[in-house]
Amino acid sequence: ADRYDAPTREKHWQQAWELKSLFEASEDDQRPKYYVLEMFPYPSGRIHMGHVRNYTMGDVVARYMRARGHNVLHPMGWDAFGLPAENAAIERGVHPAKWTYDNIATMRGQLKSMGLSLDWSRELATCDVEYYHQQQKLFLDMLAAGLVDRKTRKVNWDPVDKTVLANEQVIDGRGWRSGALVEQREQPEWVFKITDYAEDLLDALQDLDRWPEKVRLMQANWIGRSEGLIVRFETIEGTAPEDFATIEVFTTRPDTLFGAAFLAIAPDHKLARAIASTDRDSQAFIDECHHHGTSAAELETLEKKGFDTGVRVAHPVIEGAELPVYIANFILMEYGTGAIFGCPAHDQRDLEFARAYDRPVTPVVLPPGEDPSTFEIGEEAYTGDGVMINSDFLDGLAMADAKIAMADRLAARTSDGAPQGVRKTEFRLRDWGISRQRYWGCPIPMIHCETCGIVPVPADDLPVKLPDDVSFDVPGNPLDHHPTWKTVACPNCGGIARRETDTMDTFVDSSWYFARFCSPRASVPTDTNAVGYWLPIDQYIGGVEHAILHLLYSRFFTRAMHKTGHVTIDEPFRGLFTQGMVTHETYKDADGKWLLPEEVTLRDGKAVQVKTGAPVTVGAVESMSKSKKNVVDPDNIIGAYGADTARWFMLSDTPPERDIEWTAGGVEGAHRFLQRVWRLVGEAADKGAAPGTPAPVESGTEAEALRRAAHKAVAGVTGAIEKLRFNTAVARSTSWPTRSRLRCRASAKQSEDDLKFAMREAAQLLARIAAPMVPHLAEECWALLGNEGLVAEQPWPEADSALLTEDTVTIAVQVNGKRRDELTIARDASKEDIEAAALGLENVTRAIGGRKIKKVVIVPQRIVNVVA
Ligand code: ANZ
Ligand code: ZN
Repeated sequence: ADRYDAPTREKHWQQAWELKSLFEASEDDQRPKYYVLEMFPYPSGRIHMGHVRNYTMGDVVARYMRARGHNVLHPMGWDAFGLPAENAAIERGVHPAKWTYDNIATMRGQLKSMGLSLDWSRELATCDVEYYHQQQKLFLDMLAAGLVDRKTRKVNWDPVDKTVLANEQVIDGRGWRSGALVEQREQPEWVFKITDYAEDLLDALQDLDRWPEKVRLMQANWIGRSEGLIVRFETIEGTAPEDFATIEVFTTRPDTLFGAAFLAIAPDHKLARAIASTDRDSQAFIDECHHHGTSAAELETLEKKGFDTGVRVAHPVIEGAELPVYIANFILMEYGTGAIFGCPAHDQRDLEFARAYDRPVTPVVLPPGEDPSTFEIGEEAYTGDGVMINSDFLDGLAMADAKIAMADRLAARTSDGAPQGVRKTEFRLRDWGISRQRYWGCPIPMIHCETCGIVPVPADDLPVKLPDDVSFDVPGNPLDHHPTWKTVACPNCGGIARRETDTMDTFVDSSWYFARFCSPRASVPTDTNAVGYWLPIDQYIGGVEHAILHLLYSRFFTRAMHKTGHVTIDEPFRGLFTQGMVTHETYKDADGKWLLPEEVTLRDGKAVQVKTGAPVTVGAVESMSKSKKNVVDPDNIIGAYGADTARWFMLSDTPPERDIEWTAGGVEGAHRFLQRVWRLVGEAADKGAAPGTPAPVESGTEAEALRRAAHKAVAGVTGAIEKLRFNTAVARSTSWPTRSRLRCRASAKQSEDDLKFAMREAAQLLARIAAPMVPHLAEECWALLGNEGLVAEQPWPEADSALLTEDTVTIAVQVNGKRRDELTIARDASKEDIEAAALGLENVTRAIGGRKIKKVVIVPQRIVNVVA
């Protein structure tokens, strides 16, 4: 055949691997272990190009490390609980389980067609009872260890869908599905006490030196450590309700205290509640505040509004000065003390508030180069560094020193026996609320009894299984309106009790699946030996969109599992790599409707619709998304060109952390290149030496040059894969096919055998170094070359270091001072050898044209001039 029929041959090789169970891993103390994992997919229906990119990268690492002699674990599973399954149930009447498992079947087939070196025997889905049963055990262990809490928290409530919404599901104050105005509700929920580990999760980031700096920074910001001060303000007698002799605020800027213009408390602050209980206007204001979402980002952009409570406090360091206390919509109850002092000159929110409520704006930090007598604050607060002004004993101090001086002063002063200022470290990180009022999730194994309170389900009664017979006809949580599921005997008193109907956030499922992969069928969450052997993960690969939540939750969960005796490590991911996205041009027709790439073609350099020839507007290159239709189905690509083409394209040209643009031309190019490799290897198989022929190659020959190119490719690819520079690996492995043109220019000097040997060796090496990237084609080439066994079973080749150092030089050859050709020859070649080689060149003979050679001038390593 003159074409490599990838789609057919790929199936053949996939079967060959499967037949030998090549990728099934088991613990083996004789070999170093290597655990490589890509973030497991959500079974949404079909795999997309983002998956192809992610899993190809992981597969290169897995296959490479296996060849390097490691015992590799490379598993795959499904992040299978979640809302879309319930939406499918609501919209199409399919049961979430059926929808999910059907999708898994489709996607498993698609992943298999990619030829990934996965251990499918370890496959798991988080919606398998077998999996969530173990998760319920972990929950109970965490409960016993004091890591679970029940807290009342403010949530976004959709009154139509009767469900809690995440902040991202609130769009312009309305539910994303129902469009109903969202209400804020207080609701008890189960939380994991991730804040117990805030400090540790932050500090340990320093040791994660194989993580992208960017991700560590994002996590650090998310955890958000703030060193500050709690300042106690005394209320002026007669202005505040009883029990409110002081108000505590948290500040990171005690240096600005002389610029304080007001106090503001959160609408849910207990002082606000106390006031509202007797004052209808304040209650109305608080109600109004509850119509916003609960996110900090939303509060940031809000028009700043307040309600003057009439309460007044004494300024702690300005004798006789009083400050008003407002309830304000931009103060969060969940941070610090839920109360602040506002310094309008140096905080933008405070400034906007002060302008609206006519409070003074007194600058206390002077920016460098400003004149204290003329400096004024306009539309923008000054948040930078500077020297203190208008601040009594702080005047003239640098900001940082002023912070310390004020903190010391307040710490030393007492009111009613307590210091007026206490240093405090705050974290932005909140405890992790895991309750979801949904059906398709892991049931929280708790029972509500009227007599005994809330009691855990006894471990022996696990699993708490999801009922199959559920209805999605009524809004709300199907578990809640199931006729019998909820009713259960109290494990404590035996009375009639009610099951917890909340299920766990799906982020819980993905916080330990990597540990479960070590012993996926164990009757305990983790098998000690297995996790001891495999964990931590050596290389984790996934999208940067998970840089914060998933990775942080997993880091916490690993600590929790450590505390409860399920693992012995704290950090689950030793190496992390975040790959870029896959992008594509966008297309629209004349009516502004999005078009699929396959509906568009180029005619005379213009984009037109395939069917009608109507013009198409080509839009921006954006990450592939169904909504803009700029998607290419991996199945179509694999069906037409084979998986190796898709893999090769995904790895080539673009650095792996950057976005890669998918183009039809690029795919064609990748395909043509792979066909060419196959043809060249075929030729090498025909014309090259038989397997096992030893042949020391003479130096200075074309054969040697070919050997050098091949060994350089080995070294280059090795180094590139080690550093996860996949695009470089691709570039380096292509050098041989380019170089192999040399075979046609076999010089007189080299023996036929040398060339044969070099050709074969180069082809062999190419098959081996290309195997991690294009494993099927590599097998095909390996077989073409007459080798036994599979390339997937071969060790990684070593480059011959003698061939890596450059010991040839290229020198120009002139005839009568005119450049006619060049010569590649050993660096230490004798003058006689150089002369002979130069005179043997065809171009040189022609230029001499039968004239008599008067003299040959040779400057070794530089130039040859033939004087005729
Ligand atoms: C006075 C002040 C003056 C402040 C100034 C800032 C600038 P980070 O760095 O994020 O920790 N704050 C405290 N608790 C708050 C709450 N519950 N809701 C909204 N804002 C709150 O931010 C700390 C600063 O955020 C604190 O320092 C406080 O305002 C405000 F020129 O105190 B500052
Ligand atoms: Zn009871």
